[in-house]
Amino acid sequence: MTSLFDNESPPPSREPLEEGALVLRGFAADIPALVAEIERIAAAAPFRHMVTPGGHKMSVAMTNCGRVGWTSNSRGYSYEPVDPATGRPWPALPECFLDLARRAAAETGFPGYDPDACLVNRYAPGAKLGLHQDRDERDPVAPIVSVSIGLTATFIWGGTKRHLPVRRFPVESGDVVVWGGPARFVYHGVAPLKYGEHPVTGALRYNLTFRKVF
Ligand code: MD6
Ligand code: FE
Repeated sequence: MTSLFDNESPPPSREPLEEGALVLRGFAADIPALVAEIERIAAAAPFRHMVTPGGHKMSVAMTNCGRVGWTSNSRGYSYEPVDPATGRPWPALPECFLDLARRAAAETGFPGYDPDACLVNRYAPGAKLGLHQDRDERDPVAPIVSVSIGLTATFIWGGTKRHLPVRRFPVESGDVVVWGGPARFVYHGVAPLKYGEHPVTGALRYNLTFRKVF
C-alpha cells in the first residue's frame, strides 16, 4: 500500500515535553518563504550582535519584527518600539509568521495567541545561547513559540529552576517548540551550532521566537 507521505517529508508529529510544552516536528512547511521574509526584515533592520548587561557580545546575531523588539545592552534587556540601530520602528510581523505562530500556539492549547514581538536569531557555526528563562514579557501565561529554520541545532530544555537536570534534543528545519502556561518559565538554551550545509540557508540556522509582551 502506498502512503500519502511517500516521497515527501515525514508527516508533522507532536512530542510533549511537559504540561504546556510541545515540539511540533515539521510544523513550518514553507521554509523558503520564511527565509525570504527574514531577508526582507534584515534589509530594513539589520542583524547585529547585541551586548549583554554583563558586557559580553552575544554570538547569536539578532533582529526583530513586530510592535516591539527585544534588545539588550549594558543597561539591561528591554522591549523597544524603535530599533536603536536605525531609529525606525521594527518591520511589521509578516502575515505568514503570525499565521504560523497562532496555529502552533493553538495546537499546544493556547488559542487566540496574539504575539507583539518576533525575535529573529541568526546562528553561524559556533554560535550558542546559554541556559536562560524568557522573563522580560509582562504576560506570564501566553507561550513562547520558537521556529527552527536551516541547520539543525541541539536545543537544551531544563526545568523551572536553573539547577534542575536538562534534556537535549535536535531541532531541525521546520520544527516548532512551544512553551507556555505551567512551562512558561522553563530554562532553555541552544548548544554551539555545528558546521553544516542546508539547501536554503547554507551554513546558518535561523530561529524565530514569538512573544506576547504586553
Ligand atoms: C533559539 N532563542 O534561538 C531560542 N531567548 O532557538 C531564545 O530562547 C532566546 O534568542 C531570549 C532571548 C533571545 C533568544
Ligand atoms: Fe529564550
